[in-house]
Amino acid sequence: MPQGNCKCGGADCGPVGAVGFFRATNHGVPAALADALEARAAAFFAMPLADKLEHASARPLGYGNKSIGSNGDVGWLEYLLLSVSSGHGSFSLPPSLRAALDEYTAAVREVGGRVLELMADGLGLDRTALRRMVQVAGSDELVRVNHYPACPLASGVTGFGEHTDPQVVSVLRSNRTGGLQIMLRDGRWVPVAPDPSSLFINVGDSLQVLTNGRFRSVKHRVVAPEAGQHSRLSVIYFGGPAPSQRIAPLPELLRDGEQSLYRDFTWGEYKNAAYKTRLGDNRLGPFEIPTAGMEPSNSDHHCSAIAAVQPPPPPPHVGQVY
Ligand SMILES: O=C(O)CCC(=O)C(=O)O
Repeated sequence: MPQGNCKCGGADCGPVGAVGFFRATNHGVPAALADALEARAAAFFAMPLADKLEHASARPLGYGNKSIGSNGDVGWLEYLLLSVSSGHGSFSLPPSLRAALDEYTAAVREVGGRVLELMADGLGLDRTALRRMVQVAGSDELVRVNHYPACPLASGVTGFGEHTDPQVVSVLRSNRTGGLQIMLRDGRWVPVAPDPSSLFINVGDSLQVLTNGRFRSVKHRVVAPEAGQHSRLSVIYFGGPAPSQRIAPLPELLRDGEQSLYRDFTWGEYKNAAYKTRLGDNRLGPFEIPTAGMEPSNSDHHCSAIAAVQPPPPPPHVGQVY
């Protein structure tokens, strides 16, 4: 686990500030829980499509295939998206999968909470300041299980298009199949080597705002496995606040004269706005307050210099997953 030694009063916030992404080892989630969930999830995704679609009734929660959100984003994957706080939603899941999900989610949620405590410590905040935003009654915590079968069509096919996570924090685990890539601040995409024994932590847009840009949300995407490779299976816990939670830079973090880079909003407003955009859109853009000399966060201009010399990523190229 990170040791909480990130003193972000200064310019250097370490990997959290520079990249918005890091690996947690020795996190305490028993491998047996992740293995059990992986096996149950694999059995679920191996069911006939018609059976899986029976679990798709609670959109946007439930089973999804290829379509991500309702604005035309597609990827070579199928998934289950569930609400943690409302008992994983109203639809039924195979009981053994539900039990495995409940056990795994409880453990990984604890890791998310501890990471937020360490981050708060590092920022000089009250230790529980961030954790209690996402782990209170009514908070909007989600868990997502993604399955990316090998794609026989071509290599380099988009599994999950580039995006930042809108929540405060995300905790990701995958099986041994790679495909996840993150964007560095200079616009370069780098692959993340899969490591089922580690958890990967993403800073979300809301944490970027709460820290007034000291921590930056990380753009990431997934390239689907090629023909002959094993499927990729990932499980992500998203720590989101209650809909009425105000998202604004924490006053304790603002130095003398430091202005907020964002106009105030609630998590409910931001989530609604995010649902109306495409995955790769700069969702924080409309909430930024332009200031002289400010580097736009996560915006498309941010990497325009790099984009000029690199070919654009391949367009989504998907067919029926099953
Ligand atoms: O599958 C992965 O590794 C990442 C998926 C992801 O970014 C997401 O579900 O938001």
